Amino acid sequence: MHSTLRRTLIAAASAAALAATAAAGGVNAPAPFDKGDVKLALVGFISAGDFFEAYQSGAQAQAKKLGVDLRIFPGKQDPALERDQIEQAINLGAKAIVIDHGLPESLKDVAQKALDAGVKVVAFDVNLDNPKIPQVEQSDHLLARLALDEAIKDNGDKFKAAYVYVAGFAPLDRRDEVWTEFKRSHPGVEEVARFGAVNSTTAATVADQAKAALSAHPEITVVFAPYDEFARGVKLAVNELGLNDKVKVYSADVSTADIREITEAGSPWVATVATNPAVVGAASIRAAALLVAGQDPGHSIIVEPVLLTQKGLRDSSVATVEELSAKVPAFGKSNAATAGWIPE
Ligand code: SR1
Repeated sequence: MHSTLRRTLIAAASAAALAATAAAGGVNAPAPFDKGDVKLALVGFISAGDFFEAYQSGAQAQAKKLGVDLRIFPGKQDPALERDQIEQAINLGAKAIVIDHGLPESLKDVAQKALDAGVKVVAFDVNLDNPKIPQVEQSDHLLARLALDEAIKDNGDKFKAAYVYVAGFAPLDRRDEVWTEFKRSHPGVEEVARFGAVNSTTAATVADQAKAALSAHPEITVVFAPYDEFARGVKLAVNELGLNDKVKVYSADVSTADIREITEAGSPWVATVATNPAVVGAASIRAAALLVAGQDPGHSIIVEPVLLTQKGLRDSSVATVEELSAKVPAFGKSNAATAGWIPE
């Protein structure tokens, strides 16, 4: 072969190899990401709601940038289905499984089964009590503290409150620890009603419960509802009962639809504390990729939330999560579980 032609072919082959490497996980990606053909799985428990949709789309976007095939299994709030889907992910040949929420007791053994089969496991907001399983979370203690500090700022330290809670979900349990401590350190704050539900129509169920509680306790002026589906339900009830001038709602989470609900005229939803769920989804996939590459993402992977007030959102005319990400860098990006070879 003519030497110029051979040099041209070699150069073309190297360029193609480089491009393939970049497509499969960035420059200098370690094995197995250097070859492509890596499968990961994301097994959820809660399929309904903005938070989980955005979390999954962030995970999918990060997987795409890594050049990996991410299979998403929706758990549909069914513990048996979630277990079954973890088994399916193992059988599918996933190199790592991200387990997103769920009931620990129904997951611990099947997560161990994955580890025994050589599959890496990352947990988001479910405590699987296993030193081999890194835990992704949103700093729920800080999240609850920021929301409750805001409630004190707006209402003073003497008020009657309703609290929305369902035990057994790691993030809600952590937020509950702060609420319990908050009531102890603020004796003027009295919890006069407690309710909650997590199902496929959480906001609607909570709306009915909130309507009953607010009607039975007209003295309630503050509702601590630390999950956006809870806050939506309470807001519906407040609107229906015409209590908008009397009751204020403090929550967790944010979505574009939530921003609309918070900023609309007369909304009782005055503050929320939130991460960008897409950023948390991306961090979960990066953690899984690091484990697959034999690198250590750390045991605790934390994405910090930010306080978003109704006033702040209205004043800045922020209308979408994308605009919020652009305006508040701490919301739009996280350094959790990053590496030079992982494209962001
Ligand atoms: C039922 S648990 C709901 C929470 O999970 C995520 O951590 C979100 O922040 C949401 O509030």
